[in-house]
Amino acid sequence: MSVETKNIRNVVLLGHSGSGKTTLSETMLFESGAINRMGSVEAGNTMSDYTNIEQERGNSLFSSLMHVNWRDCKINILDTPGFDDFVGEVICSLKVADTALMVLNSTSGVEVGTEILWEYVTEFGTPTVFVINQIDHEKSDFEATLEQTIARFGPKVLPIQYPYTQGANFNSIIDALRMVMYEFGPDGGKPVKKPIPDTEMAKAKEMHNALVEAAAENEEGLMEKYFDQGTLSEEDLTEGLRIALANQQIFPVFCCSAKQNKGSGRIMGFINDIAPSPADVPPYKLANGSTKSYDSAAPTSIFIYKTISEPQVGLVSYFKVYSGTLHTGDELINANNSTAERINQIFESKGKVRTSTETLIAGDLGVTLKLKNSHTNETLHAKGADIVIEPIHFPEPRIRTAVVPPSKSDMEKLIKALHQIEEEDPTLIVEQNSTLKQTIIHGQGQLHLDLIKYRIEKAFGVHMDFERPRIPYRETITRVANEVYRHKKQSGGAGQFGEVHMRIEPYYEGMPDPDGLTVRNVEIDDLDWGGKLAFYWCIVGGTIDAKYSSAIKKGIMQKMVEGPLTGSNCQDIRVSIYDGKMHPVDSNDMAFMLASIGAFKAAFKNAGPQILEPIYEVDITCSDSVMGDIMGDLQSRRALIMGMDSDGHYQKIKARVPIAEMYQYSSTLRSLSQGKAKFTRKFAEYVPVTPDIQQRLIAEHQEEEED
Ligand SMILES: Nc1nc2c(ncn2[C@@H]2O[C@H](COP(=O)(O)OP(=O)(O)O)[C@@H](O)[C@H]2O)c(=O)[nH]1
Ligand SMILES: [Mg+2]
Repeated sequence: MSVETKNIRNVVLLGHSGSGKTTLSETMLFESGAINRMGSVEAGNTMSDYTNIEQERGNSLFSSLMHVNWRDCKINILDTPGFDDFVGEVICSLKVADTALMVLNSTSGVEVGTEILWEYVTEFGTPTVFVINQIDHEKSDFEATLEQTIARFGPKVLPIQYPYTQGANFNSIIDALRMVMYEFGPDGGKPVKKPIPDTEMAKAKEMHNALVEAAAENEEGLMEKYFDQGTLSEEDLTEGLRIALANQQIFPVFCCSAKQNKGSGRIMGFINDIAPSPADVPPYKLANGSTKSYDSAAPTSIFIYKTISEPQVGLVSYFKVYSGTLHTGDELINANNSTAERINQIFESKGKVRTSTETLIAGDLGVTLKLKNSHTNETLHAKGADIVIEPIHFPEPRIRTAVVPPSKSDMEKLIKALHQIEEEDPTLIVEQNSTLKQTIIHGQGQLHLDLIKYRIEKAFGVHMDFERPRIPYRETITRVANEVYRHKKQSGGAGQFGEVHMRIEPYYEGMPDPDGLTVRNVEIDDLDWGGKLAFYWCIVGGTIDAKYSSAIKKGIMQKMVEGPLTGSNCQDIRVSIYDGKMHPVDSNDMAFMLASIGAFKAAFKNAGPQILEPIYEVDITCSDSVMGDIMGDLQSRRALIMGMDSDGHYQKIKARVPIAEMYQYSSTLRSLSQGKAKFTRKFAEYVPVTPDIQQRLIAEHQEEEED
């Protein structure tokens, strides 16, 4: 079915794991008639959690796209996984959603997942509706959950509804916007409208007035009417709330039992009446910084927000139409790599089930198959529509591990499989590190990496073991040292001869010329791994021919790559070549390179060599109850606590931690906190290790060399 842009609603379901997002999406599909039997997470037969691994685990791991028709609207529903490990799936969905439903569990209130997701909602500026779910649960506490939500997210959080009764007797909801009570039968579904009981009238009226005021506040015209008439007509109220929601001036709160299908219809009604369509939201951003509005009359452009590969099908691309109307058979150009792509088929999606359609209009979400050379985060557009949608910015990885196949001969197969998953999953980074001599994968958490291992084994038939990743230490020096080194070899015919006089010093920006030397030439190189090598040629009187300077520098570079202490990369060193000797017959490039290596190694040892280790800035959000354990654990990881902040119910810890102490931190944190803590990390800087650690690292390296 083709609908107009103003009738499209793109809604993402967000919330802590287990709050009931997948169940709510199933209820919405059932209630709207999109499916005629309601599945459950327990039975593993929901429309959203359709992959084998999700059914096995009883949890969403991927985002999924579904849609329903509700009155005049097509509502696209994006269900997301609650685990922070799969935040990439959440961000993709947020990119294309125009409204978020933040699902809360009324038995546990605002949770860590809610906190983290709120940050993303704020960053994306997504209009947000809270849904307090599980009101039928015996431990349901709507009031406490609402109170926490207001305390945490501010006075713009405004209840539209509250349950008349909760727990086992839950069967009615008082709606302060419509000023009516909905009463459900035992099977939920369509409720009967009843008058609000007298005992609840004062409370309902007070809530209603707060909504009217919020609606009036954001529009001058409505404000005047409100002052004149003391109230607003239903139409004006709807209009005012629409504007307020779209501009994040209100965060309405609903309540429901997704499991018993009580309340989802009213939520869809609100989405239909008040949630913004793509035509109502602020213009979207383009890669070049300018903005544009959804316009179905403009030339066609689509943006791929997610790619997966399915057995027997190949690449499946999920996209949003940003302008124009997409028709089957359209020829589009990939703006990122100029590949021409033909859209052979267009589908609408209900989880696993895809139904083909002829057209999709600006603002709508859909699926296409078998694109030749187009990936997540790329724009395809019609000839002449030269626009590129601003790409999604994915979060930095939080954990790393080395991977190896049980048998070395499978390495190539493993790398190929990893790269294929990397293409689908922008939060996975695969790194073949030649200095560390390991293949390292970076991801969002242990669960994320475990899922990748599972997929590689199931889909590619390659096994993969995790191994402790080596640490990318660096080596540098702390003081000046001079060295004279002669490389001389006499064997039968031609010999080898080169003598190099070298000074090495710690390099820093703007340092004065080397004391007492005459500088003839300066080369300062940025090293691939960070830091610099400054190479000063200070030869007077031609004691070494300038033609040997590149061989000498090559020797130094070889030791910069593989440092003298532990074989780690070196950084920030100035090397000055100030004297030497040549032999008329036996001198050549090789001889000078070897002399240079010898001089550098010897000088390095006398120059106060220092190993540096990478330090990360770690931000932890956790609940009060687990704070002590987390702090204690951090102390055992050589962490420096930089700050602590209390944020309502949650504590935020800022620390600097050596990456060497972060191995498997994601699992440790999960078990320390029973899931009530999350963390992010970012590279901060390299700092010197203590002498005892330095000694240990050198000894370990020597042992390895001897092996
Ligand atoms: N009692 C009750 N349980 C619910 C409700 N909604 C979901 N659940 C249960 O809560 C668990 C997690 O639900 P799920 O939809 O997978 O949550 P998600 O992780 O947010 O997708 C499942 O066992 C559901 O059956 C509800 O409204 N009431
Ligand atoms: Mg789920």
